[in-house]
Amino acid sequence: MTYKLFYSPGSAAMAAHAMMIEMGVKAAFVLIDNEKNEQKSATYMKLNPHGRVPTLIYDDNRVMYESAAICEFLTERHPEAKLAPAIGHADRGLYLQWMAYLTNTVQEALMHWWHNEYFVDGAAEQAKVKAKAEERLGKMWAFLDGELAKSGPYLCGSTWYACDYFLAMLIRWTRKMPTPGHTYPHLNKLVRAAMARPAYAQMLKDEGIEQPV
Ligand SMILES: N[C@@H](CCC(=O)N[C@@H](CS)C(=O)NCC(=O)O)C(=O)O
Repeated sequence: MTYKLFYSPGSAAMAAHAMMIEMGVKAAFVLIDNEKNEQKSATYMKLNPHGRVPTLIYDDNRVMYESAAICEFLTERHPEAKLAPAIGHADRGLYLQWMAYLTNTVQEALMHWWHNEYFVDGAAEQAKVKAKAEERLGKMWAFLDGELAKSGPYLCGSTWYACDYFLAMLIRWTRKMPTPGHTYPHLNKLVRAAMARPAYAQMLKDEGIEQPV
């Protein structure tokens, strides 16, 4: 089985990228330079009509996008990596809950902070969207930190899963915020745990990025 993952440094591809390294799959990691707007090139838009990264090619010519879906798909194809609880496993409900919450709530709030121009026109209105996103994200980090304090150290307890990689990725996206996610003690431990995994450390190196802790 070989794969091609289209990524930009520090993008929503980070979690899948680290997982593919951890799984030891045969893969080509193809750089799409968002700074040069390559994600909107005609060639790339044929693969991903939304012009975003990541995109995964598998089985030679099958194409899929959406980072959380890619992570799920990889865990299904490579169960031996144990990056998701098996179907029917007691952790499975919680695992699915976190994957959905992280991608449809936390990631979406992060989009409002980074790309408020997608939501409203005008600098004053955009500043309001950004401020509201920051307020909402603060509540989410406090909530997640509390959950990890109660039943961590990882999202589903004592086993590290894809959702933890996903959370570590989203926390990196807060590095320019006044109160970044990694300043919460239990989220900090989770980021440190991610960075202690050789695959995550390798992904950061390969993407040429750092993650503050
Ligand atoms: N829901 C998508 C969002 C992907 C996304 O927002 N990708 C960003 C980088 S983190 C991107 O490619 N943005 C470029 C653009 O919107 O032009 C996913 O999770 O895969």
